[in-house]
Amino acid sequence: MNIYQDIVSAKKEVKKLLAVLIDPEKIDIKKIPSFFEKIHQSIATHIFVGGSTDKNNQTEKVVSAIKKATNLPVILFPGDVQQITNTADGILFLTLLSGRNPEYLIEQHIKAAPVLKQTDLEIIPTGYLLIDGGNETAVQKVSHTKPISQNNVDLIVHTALAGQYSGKKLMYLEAGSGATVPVDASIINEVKNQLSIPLIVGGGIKTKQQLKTAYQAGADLVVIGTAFENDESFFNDLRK
Ligand code: 1GP
Repeated sequence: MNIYQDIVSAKKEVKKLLAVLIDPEKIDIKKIPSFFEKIHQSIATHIFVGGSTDKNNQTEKVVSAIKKATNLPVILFPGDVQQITNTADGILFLTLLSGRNPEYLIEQHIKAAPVLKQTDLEIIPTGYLLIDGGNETAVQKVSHTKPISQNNVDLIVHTALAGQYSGKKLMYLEAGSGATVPVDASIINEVKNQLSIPLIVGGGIKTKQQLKTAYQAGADLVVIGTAFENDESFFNDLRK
């Protein structure tokens, strides 16, 4: 499995990707097999596992159960170094470029480095931009950083470009889990036009129409968590 190359190929072929985000704090491990039956009938292509926090250290257990239930690539989307487990296939090595908190710009990365060195995880350097989704989200609270306003398109684009020039291989536009409003299509479109690396968009996407809008605006991979947590029948709307 080469997760990154597959994302790049999909982008070239304009084959849109969908990641289901599983929060280890919220999922009931017993329900993973039935949850994945639904995922497999849907257009989902990737599984992201992570959350801003994992108070009970469930990530490893959850990822092991997921690996038994699926052949889809399982990628860590960690809130911090505690959420690293070798049982996954890869990790988004996130840098919170929209914020100015050194903890999420470099400190966590230094703590993670010796841990990652001991794993076989595919490490994907990812620029992570928190964009204002209309409400205060967990990322904002935990990272103690402010999101960029959706009105400040230049700052968003310039930050994303700076990330690409610094060597990030993916760019993630994040409105935050449970955002009231997702990242606007015009912003996705502008970032898409300026960047050459694949673009991930997530936060607050709860309908098939919003998913379609994000894809049409230029998202290569969309991440959805809350909408599936709240209503598994949403998978029926996204059947293959
Ligand atoms: C959050 O982008 C993801 O990190 C998904 O957000 O839970 O709102 O789908 P939702």
